[in-house]
Amino acid sequence: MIHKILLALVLAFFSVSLEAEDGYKLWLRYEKIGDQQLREQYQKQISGIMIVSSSAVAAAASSEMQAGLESMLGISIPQVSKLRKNGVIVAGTPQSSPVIASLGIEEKLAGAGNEGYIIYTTAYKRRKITVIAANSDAGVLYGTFHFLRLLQLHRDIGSLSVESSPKTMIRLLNHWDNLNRSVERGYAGLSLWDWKALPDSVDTRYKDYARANASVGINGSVLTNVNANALILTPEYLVKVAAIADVFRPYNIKVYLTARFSAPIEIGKLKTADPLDTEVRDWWKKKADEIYKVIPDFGGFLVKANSEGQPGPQNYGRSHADGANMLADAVVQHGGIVMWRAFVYDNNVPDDRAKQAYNEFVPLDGKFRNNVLVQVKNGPIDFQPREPFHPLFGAMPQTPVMPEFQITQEYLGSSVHLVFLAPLFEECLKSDTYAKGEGSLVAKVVEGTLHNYRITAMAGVSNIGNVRNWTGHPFAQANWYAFGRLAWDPYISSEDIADEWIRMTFTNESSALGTIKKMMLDSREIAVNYMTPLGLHHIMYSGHHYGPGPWVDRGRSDWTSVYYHRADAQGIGFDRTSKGSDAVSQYFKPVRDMYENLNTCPENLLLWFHHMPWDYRLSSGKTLWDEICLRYDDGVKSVKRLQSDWKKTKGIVDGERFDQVSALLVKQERDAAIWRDGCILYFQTFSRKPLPAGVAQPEHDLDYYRNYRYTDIPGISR
Ligand code: GCW
Repeated sequence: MIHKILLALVLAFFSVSLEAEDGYKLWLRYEKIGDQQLREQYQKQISGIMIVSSSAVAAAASSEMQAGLESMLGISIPQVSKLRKNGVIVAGTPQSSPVIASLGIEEKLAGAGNEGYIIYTTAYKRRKITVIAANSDAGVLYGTFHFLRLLQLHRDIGSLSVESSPKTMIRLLNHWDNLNRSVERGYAGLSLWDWKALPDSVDTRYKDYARANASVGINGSVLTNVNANALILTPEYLVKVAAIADVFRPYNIKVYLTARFSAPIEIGKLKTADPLDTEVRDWWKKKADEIYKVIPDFGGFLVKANSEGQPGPQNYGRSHADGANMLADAVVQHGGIVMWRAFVYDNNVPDDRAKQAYNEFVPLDGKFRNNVLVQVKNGPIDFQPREPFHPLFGAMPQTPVMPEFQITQEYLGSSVHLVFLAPLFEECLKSDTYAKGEGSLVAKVVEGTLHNYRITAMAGVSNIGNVRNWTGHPFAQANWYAFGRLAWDPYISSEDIADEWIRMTFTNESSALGTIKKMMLDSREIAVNYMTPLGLHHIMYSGHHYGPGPWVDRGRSDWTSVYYHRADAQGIGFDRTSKGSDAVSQYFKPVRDMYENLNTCPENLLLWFHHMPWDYRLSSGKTLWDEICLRYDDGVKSVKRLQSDWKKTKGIVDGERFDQVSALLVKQERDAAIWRDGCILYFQTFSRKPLPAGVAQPEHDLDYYRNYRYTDIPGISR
């Protein structure tokens, strides 16, 4: 009874949040503050907004501020031109705002750099005001979103003192979007970019996309797939790209495109794409000039070359540096950059694919132009549920290295599984490379402080499509959010990110908040357990990458699963120690020793680096075989726990999203069980050992799992 009364009270209190919501508004719901006392307090503290709309960016900040405040406070908040009352929010730069110019904060602002801001409470001519000051309108925009966030989080705004500036310069989404609107590894509908309708008709969503990105500090978007189509560089398409750039500009977002290396042949009618050929070099220069004519603030190119069949400089006996430098020369006079991907592997199967990027790129360090960055996936294979950090981090002191994270869940349950990726991103960023001794974190490489990089950047492969809620799974929105927050500051903790996101996206109610936060923070490890425990990797089904496929053994060997798990009668795992492929030697000491040595190799990467006997004893005292089975089983059981936890939020989370997540968790449990049972039965054909106590015998035989076809998973057609 008491329980019911309490629930009724909680429901009354949070009544506003219970309207059905389709997720379109993301974390920018600006929900009316349900706690009346707090709302009234904010109403007293905020009486008006003073933002001079001297540019499109400032105007965007001003309208966001007004709409956000009015929605949260439930009253109208006027734009004012004089400080007659307490409680005015004054936002601007010393150039745009005479009030800010008169505050004497030049020194403080110096630390804010180009895009940072300060927010503080002060008295101005006996009026209490809140100042949001920056050196640029972009900084004002970011400060505006920060201030709105404080209210969304129900924080005290009575005496603020905030300073924030981005730790990386370029914070980008990479869309793997094709011109026919299909999205490679996309699970949220079609591409947002409606090329047929553009440029005459510009979807209003583009603005909301830009707002969402700006709210977390993302300042660039690569619109097209790295498996590139040269047509995007033709005049017909460039005007369409320009129309998108026009929408993004007020939100401080630049557009970038992928450059197909063979474009000079395909659309330029040249005989070659050799990067040292004068005609080819001229062609790219002219192409760049043409692009900058229609998009004056075009960001530059992202290139996938000589990888998975894509053309590249090696087709002409040239190096990756030759290719990158040619494009860099074409865009440099316009201020453009080139992001050259290190995800390469050639047509010959290497002794260990994990070593290839390092082997190809380390010798090129120092050979790239100043406006080139090398874009490196977080781990050496390919966005697996768990990988060690990529050995290229720290290994290219003279070339800016930028990480590429995958926000779209290619190997992590597409948009069906609830997997919060901030812990995965954080694990990589906080890894110590030891490139310059202890404390040489990947994050320090990324922010450029370790090697004094001239440019710094971070990219995330987008999970966004045209479904109403943008990402398919309501919780997948959190991965977009987390990426942006970490690109701004790679040191923020996953827990803080989850806390913010839940409060803005679902609720500030503390018990639901705690429940959802725990679900999110546990979710990645849960997925690792039911997919690839103890350092297993690349054992998914070929093609769709959604379900298990440890039995995959056909085709190019380093695309098979057996290449990676190497299970045999003795044991399982890829020996990358000095006795095996010696991939460990690509890491700095003492990291390499840590991985090499069984006593120090983290157990969660054990089978990444070692081939171990089935009866090897782990720290739990269990044998490797038993531990593998128990982890798989624990993964599935944990999904059940996610389901029962989620039930506790009923009535606090709105019905529409509650039901959607509930239904997805049911599918996740089914598919986690398929992973567990398929993998256990398959590996059992090698170990020939019984399942440990507590792990139930799979419902079906191995053939059933080998032949299982999904009919209800987005982005999977077979
Ligand atoms: O992860 C693999 C994907 C490909 C992708 C490639 C890459 C865009 O399976 O779909 O291609 O990596 O990152 O280039």
